[in-house]
Amino acid sequence: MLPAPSSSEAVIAAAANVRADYTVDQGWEGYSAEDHAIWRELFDRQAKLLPGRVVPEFLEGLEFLSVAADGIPDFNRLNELLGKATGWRIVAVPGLVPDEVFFEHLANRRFPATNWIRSRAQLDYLEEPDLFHDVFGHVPLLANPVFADYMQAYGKGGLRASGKGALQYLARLYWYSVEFGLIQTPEGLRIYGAGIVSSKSESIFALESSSPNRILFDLERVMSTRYRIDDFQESYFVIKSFKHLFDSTAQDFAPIYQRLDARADYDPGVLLESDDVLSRGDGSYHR
Ligand code: HBI
Ligand code: FE
Repeated sequence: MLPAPSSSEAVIAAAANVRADYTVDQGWEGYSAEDHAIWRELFDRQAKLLPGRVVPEFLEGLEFLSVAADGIPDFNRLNELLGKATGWRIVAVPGLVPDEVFFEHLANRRFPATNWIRSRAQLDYLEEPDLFHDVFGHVPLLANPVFADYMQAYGKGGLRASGKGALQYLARLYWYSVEFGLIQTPEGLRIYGAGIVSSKSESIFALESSSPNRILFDLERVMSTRYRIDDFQESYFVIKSFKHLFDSTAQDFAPIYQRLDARADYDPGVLLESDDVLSRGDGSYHR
């Protein structure tokens, strides 16, 4: 009996069979005991941290999809549940895919999830999304009907966006909502962005640090604000509800792109007169 291939060999083998839409088989049987142990460690760490910090709909999604600590979930099993809830399904990919491929999947309610998990050395930070970021961070909210509609609308918007400017504006919208968004709830500010939800240190920083600005979400403001990919955010944008987010994007973006093309972009940490500021950061972390 040959030893089970390590996950990197399995991924390389799977990546060899990348289909035209960049999807691969998840290769669930190929995960090593260490891969499952890393999932468990990351899951347990966030499961302790998130109650009281994450939006309730996230925990409801996690529960509904029975994404649990026991090990890396099998996408086929998740898809049976997710498909019934909102018609979304996960498709396995070997990593970041070109923008237009990404948009095409989202526009058809397919979420591209990386099929390899980080190594122990990358436990606290890795530059590109891995399986834990995608499946634990992004997938539970796809079981929420309004957020599921938003993600498909985002994909459709992406397919219509021709030219570099529009793609850049959409990337910022994705970054400050889907990846690093905060939301108001009757109990107070909560996290919903996958980049925060899947990060131990940022789950704390985003809500509790005095350093970042917290600004009420405004579509054009978000689209004109640059972001950092390698450190905590200097500003977080706060939506009132998922419906507020969905409604703000249910409009023709073309006139918005024209206005944005004529305006300057903003650095991540600035505050504008026109901002509805929930909390002004002291910038102590980034100084
Ligand atoms: N590909 N697999 C994957 N996952 C992403 O989150 C992703 C991507 N390609 C492009 C991308 N994100 C961003 O540029 C989006 O703003 C389009
Ligand atoms: Fe992501």
